[in-house]
Amino acid sequence: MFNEKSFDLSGKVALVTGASYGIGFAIAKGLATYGAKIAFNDINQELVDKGLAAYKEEGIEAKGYVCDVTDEKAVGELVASIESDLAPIDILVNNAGIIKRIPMHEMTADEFRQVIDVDLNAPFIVSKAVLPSMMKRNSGKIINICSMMSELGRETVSAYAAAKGGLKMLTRNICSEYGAYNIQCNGIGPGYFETPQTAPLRTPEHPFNKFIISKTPAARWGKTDDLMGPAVFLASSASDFVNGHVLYVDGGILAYIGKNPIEV
Ligand code: NAP
Ligand code: GCO
Repeated sequence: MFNEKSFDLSGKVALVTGASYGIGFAIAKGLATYGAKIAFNDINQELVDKGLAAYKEEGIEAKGYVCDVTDEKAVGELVASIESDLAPIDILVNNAGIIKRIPMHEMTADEFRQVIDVDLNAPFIVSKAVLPSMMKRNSGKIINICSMMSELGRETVSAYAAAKGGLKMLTRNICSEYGAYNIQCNGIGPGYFETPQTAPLRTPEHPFNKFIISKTPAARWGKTDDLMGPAVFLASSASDFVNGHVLYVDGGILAYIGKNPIEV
């Protein structure tokens, strides 16, 4: 029954992977604003400490853990630690990700594998780790952070696009296989956002900066706060009948052919 509590996340435990900063941090902040208890991991203690300080500054008592999301044993231990420190995980946001911008004909198989490992294998590993408890409780939310590259390709990002395209289909398959357990699995597909990952593309002299502005009806790069509302929606009971969907938060890029070059 929809009411003012439908977006309330009080009493829910959320794990956001790779969330010391960037998009993951913003999403965790948004979930905390609506009452969720936050657990996050990152690749090393220095990053986790940086994240804990940042959450504290926002008045959020988060729990931070060092865990490489590609390591299945470590992920099992992470989930067990969160369950013992807080409670079973209600909301999983598969956010941790990397990108390697290398022309495909110059990319090594190992470089390709590294991107697939973090951006696609890891969401499988972490989702698999939280599913049994969600199935037992007949409730759960899994949110996979997809990308424009779940729909579009571009030069130098073959591995990333393959991973994010696969992540869109993994999202749909988790929906298909676990919807009967009242588990909703959706994606958020950010457009181009101001984070460390895109910093190399946003230098004043980089032509990509102007390109993205011309391709985005909103004529700006995304700010991570733009993702908080969509994340709260997909983490809350307000979206209990939304499943297998990728919600693009892109300022309209996917709908727009791009500004007429003569006018740019
Ligand atoms: P980011 O600034 O690079 O942050 C990614 C986070 O994930 C970092 O804290 C990173 O730690 C962590 N991480 C990487 N590999 C990990 C691993 N194996 N185990 C645990 N943590 C790991 O990226 P972002 O821009 O915030 O992006 C977050 C997510 O949104 C990614 O999945 C990205 O693909 C996606 N996305 C980003 C944009 C954008 O425009 N920025 C748009 C669409 C989608 P380190 O610092 O050690 O690498
Ligand atoms: C790139 C960018 C993109 C963004 C994002 C777009 O090199 O094209 O890094 O991949 O990170 O994924 O949605």
